[in-house]
Amino acid sequence: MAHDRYRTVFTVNTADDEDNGYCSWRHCSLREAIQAANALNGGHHDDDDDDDDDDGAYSQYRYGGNSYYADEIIIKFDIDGLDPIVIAPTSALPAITTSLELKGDTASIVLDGSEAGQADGLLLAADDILVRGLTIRNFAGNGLVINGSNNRVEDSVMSENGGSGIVVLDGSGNLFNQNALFGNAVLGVDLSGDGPTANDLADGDEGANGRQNTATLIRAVPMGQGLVVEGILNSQPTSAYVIDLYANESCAAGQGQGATWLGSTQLMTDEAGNGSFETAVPTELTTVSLTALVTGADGTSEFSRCIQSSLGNDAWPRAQRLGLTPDSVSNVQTAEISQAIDQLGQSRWFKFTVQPNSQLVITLTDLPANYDLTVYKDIAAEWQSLLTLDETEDLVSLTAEFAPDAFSPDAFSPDAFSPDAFSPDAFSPDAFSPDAFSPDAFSPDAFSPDAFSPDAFSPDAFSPDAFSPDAFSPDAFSPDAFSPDAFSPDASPQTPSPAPRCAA
Ligand SMILES: [Ca+2]
Ligand SMILES: [Ca+2]
Ligand SMILES: [Ca+2]
Repeated sequence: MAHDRYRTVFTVNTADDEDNGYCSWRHCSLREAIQAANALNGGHHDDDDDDDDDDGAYSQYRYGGNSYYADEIIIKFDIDGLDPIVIAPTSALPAITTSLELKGDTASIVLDGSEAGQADGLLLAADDILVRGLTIRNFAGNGLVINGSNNRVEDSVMSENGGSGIVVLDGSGNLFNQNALFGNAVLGVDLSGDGPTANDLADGDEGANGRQNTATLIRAVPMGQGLVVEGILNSQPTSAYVIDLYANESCAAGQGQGATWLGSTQLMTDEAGNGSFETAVPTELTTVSLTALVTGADGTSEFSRCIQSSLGNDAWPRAQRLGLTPDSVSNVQTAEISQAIDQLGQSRWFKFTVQPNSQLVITLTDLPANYDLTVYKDIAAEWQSLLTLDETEDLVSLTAEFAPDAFSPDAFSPDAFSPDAFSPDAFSPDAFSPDAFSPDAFSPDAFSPDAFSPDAFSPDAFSPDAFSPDAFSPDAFSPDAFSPDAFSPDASPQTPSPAPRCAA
């Protein structure tokens, strides 16, 4: 049966939590409005027009003695005198079991769970529900729980709840846009309600919101009136994703939450499911902890690991220059800088000028663990010497940052294995004497799990800068570089280790 679209609006007009079975202009609590909406759309059923067909959402409302139909249901708020309006349920609110719009954006509506006992804030147990402009806080459980698909939560706040801000138990296509999620005891967003969900390669896994992979933020560098943020995503191949960036005052270990939405950008993944982004977002904060949410066809992800905004001095070409301030009395020049190391394997680079015959004192403070400190007197010269490899001791300088390149496809080009390079002399019995391959040279320590830990091969260690075309020019791998001298028994096995560095 064709019919016009019928819209029903339930207006919550009291902040109390009473339920007398009616949602009327005299009294309608949020609890009553939800009950009324649920009763209105009791599901798809015969609308009694005697053609025995199913008219979809065209349904009957019996809550509170009234009887009418609706295709579109809206719950809104009109409560006098208070701002914000605080609604404090005294028990769990009923689950929302019908498609509707719950719109608090005409006033500051706060659902406060302080008196609700062991309850979640809102439970969306249907599809196509829109929640906009609500603050849900102080519930012992989660702020908002979703068991359905294609629901949207926008411009809302979930904070200080005993569980997570938003939990998706089941369903997909649930979208979270520009919410403020902070101070929740577990996670900002939890897909599957099982704590942090690990990324899987190409994101073929299924479940709540398709267990959408999170992004990996690489760096956030202050620039102008904001930050330039770089990151990468591995998710489903040749698919479009939106990355939303959020700022937090601080970030606990592990996954972050998202207190302030900063902006968004888009990317398209390649055939392998890889994509990257670099985008400028405005913020007045100079030191900020950033997180990201990823939204694709399966819905929105959990939050990414957070990173601190920083000077971007995570590779030596981007070393931060330190200006030394002289002390006229002590003849000592000082510089002080405070920077976070918040990712495994991360390094921070600084450069400064020292006078000949002076003494250099470097003090590291507030370190939660041990860090390596390396001082180069001239990093450019060090770099050049690595490129030419004309002295055997240069090989000793190889570290995790450089060693993998020695085994790049270029390094093993046909030229590298010309007859000259493998002259009979190079493979003489002396070169492969038992001493050269003694148990000491290949001891378990040299190849311990620590030496090849994921930290040693973090994205930072293999940033584009670290492996610029210059570094692997034909010169770098000339036959000279692989002469018999370079691979003499004297050259000892290398033990790579990531090292924060300091360049003088
Ligand atoms: Ca999870
Ligand atoms: Ca996944
Ligand atoms: Ca997936």
